[in-house]
Amino acid sequence: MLNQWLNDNSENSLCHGNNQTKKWTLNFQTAPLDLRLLAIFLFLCLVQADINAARPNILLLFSDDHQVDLINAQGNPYIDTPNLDRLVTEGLSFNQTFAEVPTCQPSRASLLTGCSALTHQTFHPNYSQTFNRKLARWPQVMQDAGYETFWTGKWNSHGQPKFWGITKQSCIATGGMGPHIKSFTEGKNTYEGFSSTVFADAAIRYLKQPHEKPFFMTVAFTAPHDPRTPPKKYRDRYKPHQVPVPGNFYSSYPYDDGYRKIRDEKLLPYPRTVDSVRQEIALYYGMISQMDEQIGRILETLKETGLDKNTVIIYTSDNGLAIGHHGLMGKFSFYRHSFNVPLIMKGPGIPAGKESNQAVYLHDLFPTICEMTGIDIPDTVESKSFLPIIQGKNKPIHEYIFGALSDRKRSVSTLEYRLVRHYKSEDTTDLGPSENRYLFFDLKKDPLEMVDRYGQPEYAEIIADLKQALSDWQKQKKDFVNADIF
Ligand SMILES: [Ca+2]
Repeated sequence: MLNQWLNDNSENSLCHGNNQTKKWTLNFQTAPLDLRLLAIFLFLCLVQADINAARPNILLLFSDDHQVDLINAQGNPYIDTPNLDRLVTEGLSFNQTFAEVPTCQPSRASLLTGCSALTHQTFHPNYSQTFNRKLARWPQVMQDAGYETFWTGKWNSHGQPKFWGITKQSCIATGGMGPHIKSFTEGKNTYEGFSSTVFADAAIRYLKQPHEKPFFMTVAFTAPHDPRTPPKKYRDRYKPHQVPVPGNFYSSYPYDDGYRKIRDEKLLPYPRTVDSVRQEIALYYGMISQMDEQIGRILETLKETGLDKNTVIIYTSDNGLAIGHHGLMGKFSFYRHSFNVPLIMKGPGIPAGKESNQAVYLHDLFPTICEMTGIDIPDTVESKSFLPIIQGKNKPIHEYIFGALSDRKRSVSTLEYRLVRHYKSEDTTDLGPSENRYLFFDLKKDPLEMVDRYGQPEYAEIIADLKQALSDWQKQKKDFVNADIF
């Protein structure tokens, strides 16, 4: 019956010189409605299958508190990171990637919404009450476009994974931090062990499943966040006297910035000492190397399954960290060690062995991956796609990089200069006192940010420009702290 409405176009065969292959077309004008609808349905299925086949999988390897520059191939000879090194060698590294709000939960909200913290309104400590639920959510956007969405590891975001559009999950660790020995019971199975290993196992189980759709999967490690308790092999790997003391080590932080009593800062007593800082750094390196080994297992599985040919791999972190840098032990600051994060991308269409010094935000990843996969960027997304950089255009994406930390700090940076504004907080009982002041750093002359040059006459014009840019940004975002310049 079907042939009744199909035309034999064998004279137009695609196989020229071999008329054995016939090309069939449907006569739409004469075919019954049912058949026409079936044809449309089949056509749409084919189009979707074609889109899915063309779209790359996305594997987001997302660590917790990995300080920038702590990857061997990126210039730190003291740490062993062979698998991250391979990503560096085979991928594109972004050396100027900023977490607008350098602390765990708010930074994750920025990544998953593509918005400034002043828009998603997630700030430490009352984030769940204030989160703006109207914003587009990255996994949901991917799911709506035909991706299967998977998450394992740290879950430190408003609500449950399902709210964000995550359809498959395994070994979800809720909360900000906790012991690294984990145990998850799912059905008849119990998965136990060191955090990074358990999450890598979950990722590997997922990768080995059949995939009918392209996937967007996140492996959210809880490493190298404290408690710094790597397994013995990695605890013994680095000796404290062999790891370097930060070039900007201070025994205490010289300013009241409103974060002196936050939990991170209590991990070591004041004054910080070289010995105690070295012990912490040795353990921190151990945490990173153990995680690197697990990343290697995931990458190996990707290769074994052949999925590596059509998967974009991203390695990054939610924020950086200080361990004795500037006398600090946490990440609530806008110095490079805390404000910047590692970012490496590898996969189809991404140049190998290259690095970019253009400034990008961590939360630019959302629109970048949308554009890379042909998905419309939702209207609520504020960040910008840096796909042009991936495609080799060496032009700035952002004129200024801004930063915000609750009601206590704001910052504006270029690649040459940084201006930080401290606010006197009304509530200083829990996190320590704070005061109104500006700090200014010349990042070219002083990459370790050890000399506050605020008020030096030769920088007056630059400082005025940065103050104005910061104030304009705050007003545009309807910042809840005073945006007027002083
Ligand atoms: Ca973190």
